[in-house]
Amino acid sequence: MNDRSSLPVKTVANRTFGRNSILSFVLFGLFLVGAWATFKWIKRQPQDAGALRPLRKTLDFNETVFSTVFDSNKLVKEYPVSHAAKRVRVNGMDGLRDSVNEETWRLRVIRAPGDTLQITLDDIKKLPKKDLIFDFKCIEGWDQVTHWAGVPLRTFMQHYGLSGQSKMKYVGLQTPDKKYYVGIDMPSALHPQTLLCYEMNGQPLPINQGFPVRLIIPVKYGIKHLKRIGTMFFSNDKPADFWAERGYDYYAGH
Ligand SMILES: Nc1nc2c(c(=O)[nH]1)N[C@H]1C(S)=C(S)[C@@H](COP(=O)(O)O)O[C@H]1N2
Ligand SMILES: [Mo]
Repeated sequence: MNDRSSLPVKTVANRTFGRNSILSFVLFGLFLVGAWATFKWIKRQPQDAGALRPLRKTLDFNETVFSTVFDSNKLVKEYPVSHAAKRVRVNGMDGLRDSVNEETWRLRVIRAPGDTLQITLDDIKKLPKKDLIFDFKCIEGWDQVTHWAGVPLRTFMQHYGLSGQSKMKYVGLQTPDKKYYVGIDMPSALHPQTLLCYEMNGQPLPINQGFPVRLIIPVKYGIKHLKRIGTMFFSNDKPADFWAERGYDYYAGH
C-alpha cells in the first residue's frame, strides 16, 4: 500500500490544460452558433394559430399532456364567503362596448344550424342557483378570491335537453357583438363548478363584469371566462378563440 504522502503531487500539465481550455472555447462557440441558428430558424417558421409553428407545437404538446392527466371532475378549492374580495378587479373589455339591455338581451343557444333557442335572464334565474367562491386566476399573473353565483352549465344543458350536444367535443361562446369569443372543451364545460353566472357578491353582475350573464369556469384561466354571453354553440371542431389566435394556449387550464 502506498503512503499517501509519498504519492507525487498531481499537476495538470500545462499542455493538457491548454488543450482542454481551447476545446471548451470551441465547444462553447459551437453552442452559441447552434443557439443562434435555432433562434433564427424558429423566427423563420410560418405562423400557426397565432404562434410561430415550433412554439405552437409545444403548446399543443402541453395541451395533450394536460388533457390526459387532468381529471375533469376534480373540484377546485372553494372558500368561505368572508374571503371574497369586495372590490373585484376588472380585466378586459373586448366585446362589452355596445350597450346592453336586460329586456331585449337573449342567450342564443344554437342547437343545430337554423335551430336557435332564445333564453331570457329570468328563464336562467329560474334554474337551480349555485354560489361559488374560488381563486380566480388570470394568465397575466394575478389572482383574487371572488364570489359568483349562477346555474351550473351542465344543469342548464340538461334542463334545455342538450344531451346530444353535450356529446360534441367543444362549446363555443361569443359576445353579442362577436368581438370576444372562446372555445371550451366539453369536459371542462360540463365540470360541476362551471357556471352560467349572473351574480357577483350577491348582486347582479356589473356591466364591466359581464352583465347579464358570463361564464365562470374555475378550471381555466380568466381568458376563458367570457363576459356578456350572446351566443352558445356546439361543435366537434375547435371553435375560434380570441386569445388562442393571439398565441396563448387554447386549453388554458391550470
Ligand atoms: N367579453 C370579454 N370577456 C372577458 C375578457 C374580455 O376582454 N372581454 N377578458 C377575459 C380576461 S383576460 C379575464 S382575466 C377575465 C376578467 O374578469 P373580470 O374583469 O370580471 O375580473 O375576463 C375574461 N373575459
Ligand atoms: Mo386575463
